[in-house]
Amino acid sequence: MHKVPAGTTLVVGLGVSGRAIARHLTRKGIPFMLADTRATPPGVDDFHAAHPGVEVHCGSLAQLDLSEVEEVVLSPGVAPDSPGLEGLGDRVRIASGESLVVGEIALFVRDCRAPIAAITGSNAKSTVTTLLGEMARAAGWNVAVGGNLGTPALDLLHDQPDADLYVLELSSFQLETTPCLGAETVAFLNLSDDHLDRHGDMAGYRAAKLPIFRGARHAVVNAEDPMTWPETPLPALDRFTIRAPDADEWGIAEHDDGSGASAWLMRGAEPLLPCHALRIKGRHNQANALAALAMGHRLGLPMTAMLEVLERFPGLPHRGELVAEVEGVSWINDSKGTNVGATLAAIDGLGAALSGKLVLLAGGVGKGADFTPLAEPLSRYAREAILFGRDAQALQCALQERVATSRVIDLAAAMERAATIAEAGDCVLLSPACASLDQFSNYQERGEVFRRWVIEYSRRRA
Ligand code: UMA
Ligand code: ADP
Repeated sequence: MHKVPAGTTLVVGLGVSGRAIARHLTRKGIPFMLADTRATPPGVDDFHAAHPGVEVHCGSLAQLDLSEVEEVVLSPGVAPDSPGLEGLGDRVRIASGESLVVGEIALFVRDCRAPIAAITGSNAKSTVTTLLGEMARAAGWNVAVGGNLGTPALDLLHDQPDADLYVLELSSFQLETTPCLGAETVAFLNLSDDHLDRHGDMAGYRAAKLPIFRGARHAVVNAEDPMTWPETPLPALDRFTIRAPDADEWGIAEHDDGSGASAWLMRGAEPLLPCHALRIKGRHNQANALAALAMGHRLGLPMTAMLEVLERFPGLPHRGELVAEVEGVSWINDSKGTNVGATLAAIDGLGAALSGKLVLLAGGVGKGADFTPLAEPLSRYAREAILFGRDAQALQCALQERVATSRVIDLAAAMERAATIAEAGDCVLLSPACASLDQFSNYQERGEVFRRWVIEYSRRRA
């Protein structure tokens, strides 16, 4: 057993988050050591160079004696019930009442002096986080944007110490180790099957996300998804819906401004923007726009600045991104569709507007998800589902009774097949409903492979 010295903080995980935590503790002069459960994690040499004299433990956490540890700060990828951490989560420091085991965001909250806007949900976090950040920027605010999306929260504190507002995307992994976020406004966007390998079941997954409401002064929740509603009353609550809104909701309704009736984003009875003016497409993105508007409104951002952002924001790469149109077929990269909920949104959002049919490319690591909810919308819109990767068979079993399916070895083969079966008016949609890690290093790489292939293909056909 190796004893972590009394008064020393233990940082777990030598990744993006762990390195940000280490930089933060160094800046504050707090003594710490680092542990990573891998025998030889990459980046140890760089870490030693950046933090000379800081001890690094590689291997099981059970080899550490934590009886006198000051605090354990976990990276999001490390579960609080990992071997070696048993019982620690229940130990609290008398002075603060905080658990001995926390995550990066708990440290962020202790030192953050500006309002926090935080966004969680199974899908759309990055889109809403980016939108809200853009809205604040358009209003002239000095805004810092990060968290699960890109820049670690603790690096934001250091890089933008004078920010007027911190907009954070937070995952269930980050929230479950945050004792009190105390945000000015939060959004819980939606909840669908994901990360069950870590959280056990949907109840456990939801419970991991609920800490977003702790200490929040205002929340935005999904009127159609009770799983996003807080369990205890909050000082103020806004709800968004893709139906016609009640007086106190943000929603979508028919409105005629003199140029003919069409669907508009609404705040109660007040029309805000025609949906067709939104640059990001699909019903799911209209819901995302409403959530960002509700948060921005609470923060005091001017409506004109927010609506102007909605008219120009092109969306993030790999999320429903049109790569090219080739001979009347649109090729869309939704590689970030890594779970069933995201792929359902893409199918519903795109399918209804198509003159032709959808050709869905899906597969990869299914994370134990149930794929059957995809069958019904695909039976309405799809020409074929072309399946690849580790869980292709599970997908095929779930779909084949209602949809034409084919199985191929990888994404390249799936694209070859799509090119042969798609007809003018169709849309070839990469929205895998699965993680990419069986065949790619991440979803970005999968999306880039798709993009490169489509661009090359469009050149060949030009
Ligand atoms: N590690 C261990 N033991 C474990 C698990 C991990 O030692 O049991 C070590 C790994 O070996 C690795 C390090 O911890 O060296 C990695 O830590 P990590 O998995 O927590 O990942 P980071 O590199 O620190 O990145 C994390 C988030 N990753 C995860 O939540 C898995 C990043 O979100 C986030 O951008 C970053 O912190 C900054 O906040 C990525 C993600 O995939 C994008 N998030 C999931 C998602 O969006 O679905 C939640
Ligand atoms: P996250 O950060 O939560 O993963 P992103 O904004 O990166 O969210 O989008 C991830 C995936 O979810 C994309 O495939 C996108 O098309 C899909 N998506 C976007 N908005 C929604 C929504 N409101 N409901 C369900 N899926 C959505």
